[in-house]
Amino acid sequence: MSTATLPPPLTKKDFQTDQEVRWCPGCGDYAILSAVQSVFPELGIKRENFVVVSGIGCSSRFPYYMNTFGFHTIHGRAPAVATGIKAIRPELEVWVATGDGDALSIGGNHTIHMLRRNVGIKVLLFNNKIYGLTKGQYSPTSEFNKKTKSTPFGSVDRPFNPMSLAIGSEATFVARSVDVFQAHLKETLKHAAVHKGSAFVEILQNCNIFNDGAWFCPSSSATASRRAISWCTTRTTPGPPTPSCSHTWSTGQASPRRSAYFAPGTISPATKT
Ligand SMILES: Cc1ncc(C[n+]2csc(CCOP(=O)(O)OP(=O)(O)O)c2C)c(N)n1
Ligand code: SF4
Ligand SMILES: [Mg+2]
Repeated sequence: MSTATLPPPLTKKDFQTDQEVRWCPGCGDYAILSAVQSVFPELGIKRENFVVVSGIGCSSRFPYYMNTFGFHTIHGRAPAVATGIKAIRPELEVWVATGDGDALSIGGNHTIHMLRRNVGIKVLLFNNKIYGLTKGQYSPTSEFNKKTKSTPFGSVDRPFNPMSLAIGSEATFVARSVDVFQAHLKETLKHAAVHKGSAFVEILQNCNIFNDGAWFCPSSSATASRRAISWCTTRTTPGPPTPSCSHTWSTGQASPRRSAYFAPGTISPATKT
């Protein structure tokens, strides 16, 4: 007779490390870390099958704080490393943690190709609309006329929408959530996890040191609605949502050709077509 017993179920604690967290007090990255550490044990995947890959940035310190395999790579190149891991070991759950600078500036080209190749990587884009680690330079998602150390007279570039880039790259699952919307964020992560293909999740994240309030309206209690996530993407200054805004992004949209659309609360696992 077999005496084998099942191992105890994984918990959030199993995914925490003893590393000193180096993020600033109040940074939105803590909330994202907490959500991921809560969701991973619920996925029914062995801890040793997770790999967290990052580039460079505050957000890219993520692998240090996840008790999984991990790789803190070089700036903008997490997609290349992650694609290599997933291609050679498809049974592994490969998650990329990246920032708006890491994924959309230096790593923009790699992000596009990672998404179109659709090998099954899950991407978490921490979008704080700033370069945090290097102490506050404007990024591709910073608003027009952004005054930073690198643009003292205001930036002349207009931001682009990471969702548009992902959809244009034929990503098969795209979604957006907010660091402080914990329930919504966890739900979104679960659906990204079960998606058969690569998943791109933009997370609106507050950098309270160099870009505090950049996402003021979606995260403020007065306007905390899912539609607020879409309203705020078109704004150039913090403030309550404007009823006249006709912007129609929702929290989850995908390529019409390879649809993985979901609306929070109505999600069913998406299929690759
Ligand atoms: C090749 C190279 N170029 C530039 C840098 C400097 N650098 C480090 S992190 C970073 C930007 C980080 O911004 P983001 O990806 O938005 O991450 P955050 O710190 O905001 O989480 C830059 C430009 C670098 N480390 N390597
Ligand atoms: S600089 Fe900004 S993004 Fe980086 S740890 Fe501090 S608050 Fe977070
Ligand atoms: Mg950033």
